[in-house]
Amino acid sequence: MVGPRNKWQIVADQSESSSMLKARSFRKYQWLVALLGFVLHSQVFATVSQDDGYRLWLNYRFITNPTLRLTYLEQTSHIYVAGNSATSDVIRHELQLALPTMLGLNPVFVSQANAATLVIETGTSVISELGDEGFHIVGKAKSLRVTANTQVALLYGTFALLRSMQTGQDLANLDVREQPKVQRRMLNHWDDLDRHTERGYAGQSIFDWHKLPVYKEQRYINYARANASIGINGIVPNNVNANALILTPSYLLKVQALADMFRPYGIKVYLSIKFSSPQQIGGLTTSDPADPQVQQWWQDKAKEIYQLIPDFGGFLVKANSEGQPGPGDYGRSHAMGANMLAKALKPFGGIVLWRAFVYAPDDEHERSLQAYNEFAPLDGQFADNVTVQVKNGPIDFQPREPFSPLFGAMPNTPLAMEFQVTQEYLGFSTHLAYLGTVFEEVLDADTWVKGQGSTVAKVVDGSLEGHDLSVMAGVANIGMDRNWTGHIFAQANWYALGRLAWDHQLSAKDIANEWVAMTLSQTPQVQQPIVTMMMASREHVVNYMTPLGLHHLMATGHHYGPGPWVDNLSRADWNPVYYHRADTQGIGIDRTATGTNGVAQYSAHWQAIFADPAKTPDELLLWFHHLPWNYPMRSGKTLWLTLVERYYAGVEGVEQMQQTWQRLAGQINAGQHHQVTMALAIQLQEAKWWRDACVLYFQQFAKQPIPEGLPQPEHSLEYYQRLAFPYAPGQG
Ligand code: GCV
Repeated sequence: MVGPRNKWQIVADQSESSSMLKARSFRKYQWLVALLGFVLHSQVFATVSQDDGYRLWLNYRFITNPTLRLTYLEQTSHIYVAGNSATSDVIRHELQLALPTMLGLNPVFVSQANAATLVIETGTSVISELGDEGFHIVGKAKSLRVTANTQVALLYGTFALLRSMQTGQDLANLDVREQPKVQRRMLNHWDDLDRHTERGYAGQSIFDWHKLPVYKEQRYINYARANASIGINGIVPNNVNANALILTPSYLLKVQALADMFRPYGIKVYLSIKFSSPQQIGGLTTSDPADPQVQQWWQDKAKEIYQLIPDFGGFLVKANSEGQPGPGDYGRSHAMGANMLAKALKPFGGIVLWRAFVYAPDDEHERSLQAYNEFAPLDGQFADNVTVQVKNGPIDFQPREPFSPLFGAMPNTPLAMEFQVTQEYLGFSTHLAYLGTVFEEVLDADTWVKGQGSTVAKVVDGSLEGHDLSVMAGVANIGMDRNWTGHIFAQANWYALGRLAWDHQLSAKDIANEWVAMTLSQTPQVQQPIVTMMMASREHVVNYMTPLGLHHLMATGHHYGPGPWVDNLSRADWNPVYYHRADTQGIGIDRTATGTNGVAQYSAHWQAIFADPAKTPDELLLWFHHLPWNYPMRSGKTLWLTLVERYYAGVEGVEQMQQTWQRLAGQINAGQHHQVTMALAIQLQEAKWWRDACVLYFQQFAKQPIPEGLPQPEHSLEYYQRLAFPYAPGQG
C-alpha cells in the first residue's frame, strides 16, 4: 500500500544532467573507475572507522572486489524507478544511499525505462504468482530488472538486490522470484508509554510518545528501513501489558503519526489493547464481552482508529494472564473475548492476535500445561480474522524448550508464532547468543500431527491446514542504544527473525553468513570463523545456564543471573525448585504419566519418545524426566558428570569465542570490534557465575565432587545466593 509522501527522507536527484559516466563506457574508463573507487573507499573507510553499529546491516560498505564492483557499476549506472509515490521515493533514496558508498560512484536516475540499466517497475499486467509482496529480479551482464505487482514489493526487491551486492553475489546471470511464506511478519515491542521497555536491554523505547505526533525522529525512518529490508510488515509499538491510554484520542494521533511514517515502507501498525478499556477509558461499568454496550464501544473505537489509520493492522491481546484483565473475569471464554474484538475490526480488514501465553494463579495445573489446556478445546470457535499467538515453547522463551504442543493441536485455527528476540533468558544484551538457530530448531520441529513432515513452520505458514492468515512475530530487542540492540551481534537476531519470517526454509547458517557479510566483513576468511562462532553461541548459553533440558532457573523478577535455590514465591510453579526438583534422589521434572503428564499434549509419535528417558534427546532429558544422579547417559557417563561437563563446556565455549574474536582484531572495524570485546568480557564473567552457582547448588544434593582438573568455583554457594540486583534492567 502506498501512502502519503514521506517528508522526512532525502529525495533523490533525478536529473539526468548530473550524469558522470555513461554506462557503456565503463570498461573504457576502468582505470578511472578504479581510481575513483579507491578515493571513495578511503573516504568511506574514514567514516566507517568509528562504526558504532547504528547503520546495522545497511552500512553498505565499499565493495573491495574490483571485478564485482565494475559489473555492479555497469548494471546500475542509469536507474529508472517507476512510480511517483512515497514508496518509489523510498526506493530511490535507498539506492542513492547505498550505491555511492558501495560502488564509489553516484547513479544517474533517468525518466525512461529504455534509458536505464537498472529498471525497477511494476509489471504491466499482474504477475499472479508473485502476489502483493513477491518480486522478480533478472540480472544480465549489463542490466538488472526488478518487477513486482506493488510498490512495496518493488522495495523488497530493491533491498534483495542490494543484499545480493553486499554479499558479493554474481548478478550477471540472475533469475530470482521470491514471495514471503508468512503473510504478517511482525515485531512486538514490549514498550511502555513512559519509554520503559519490559525485558528491554538496549536503553529506552525508541517510541517517544511524549513528543509525538509532531516530533518525528529520523530514527523512526531508519527503523522502518531496517525492517523493510528484511520484510517485516507489521509492528506493535506498545507492551502487551497494555496501558488503556493508548486508545484515547490523543494517543491515537501519535499512533497515526507513526503509521504515516511507516506506510511507505510497507509496515502496518497494530496495537496492544487492554481488555478493560471500556471501563478504564470509556466510562462503562463493565468490560464483559457479552454486554451490548461493551461491544458497541469496541465497534466505535475501531471506526475511530480506521478514520485516522485506514490500514491499521489490528489488536494484540494478552488476556487473563499475569494479572491482565480478560473475558475470564466475566466467566467468558478466550474465544468470546477475541470474537467480540474481531467483529469490531472485521469491516475494516483488521485482525485480532490473541495470545495463548496464559497462566493464572488459581489454575491447579502446572504452568507448562495451561496454554494447551485452555486453548485446544476452543479450536474452531474463533472468528476467521483471529489468530492465536503461541510462544515457541510451553513455558516462556527459555534457552531451550521443546516446541509448544499447541502447534498442531488447533487445526481449525490459524496459529501465530511468537519468538522472543530480546534475550530475557539468554543473557540480556551482553551475551552473544545467535537466535537464528533457536528459531530454526523450532520451525523445523516436526509435530507429526498429520504424519511426518507436519512441521511447526507449516502450521505457522498455514499450509498444513490451509489457512490464509499467517503470522510470525518476534518480541523486539530494539531500544535507543546507538547500536539499537545493545550488542552488535543482537542485531543478527532481529535480522534472522525477519529473514525467517519471509522464508522459513532459509538456514540459520546462511542467514548468519548474510548478516556477517553485510555488517562486519566481506572477507570470507573473516566471515567463516564469525559464523562458526555464531552457530555455536546459543548452545554455549544453554550449557552454562540450563543444560540437558533444565529450565526456569533464573533469579526472581528481573531474571538476571542464576537462582536455582528460589523457593519463596507464593505459587509453587513460579519457583525454580519446582522445575528442577533436585533432591538426593536426582534431578528433573517428571512430565510423563507418572508426573504432570505434559507428554500427553504431544502427538503419539512424540509421546512414545518423550515418555521414555532412553529415547528422549539429551537436550530435553530433564524437561521430561526426574532421574537419579548416577543415571547412565548414552555416553556411558553418569548424569551428574554430564551435567557438570556441560556447565564447564558452556564457559569454555565463551572462552573460545573470545579467542576467535581477539584473532580478528584489525580485520573488523575497530568500533564494532571494541564493543563486542567488552561484551564478551561480561559474558565470560556471567557464564562462570551461572556455572559455579548452579554446580555448587546441585552438588549439595548429588553429593559428588566436581571432577579433578576442572577449575573449582571461586566463591561459596552462600556468596552467590546473597547477590542482589535491584536495578537490573528490563523488569516487568
Ligand atoms: C510482557 C514473561 C515475561 C513478562 C512478559 C510475559 C508475557 O512472563 O517475564 O515480562 O510480559 O512473559 O509474555 O506476557
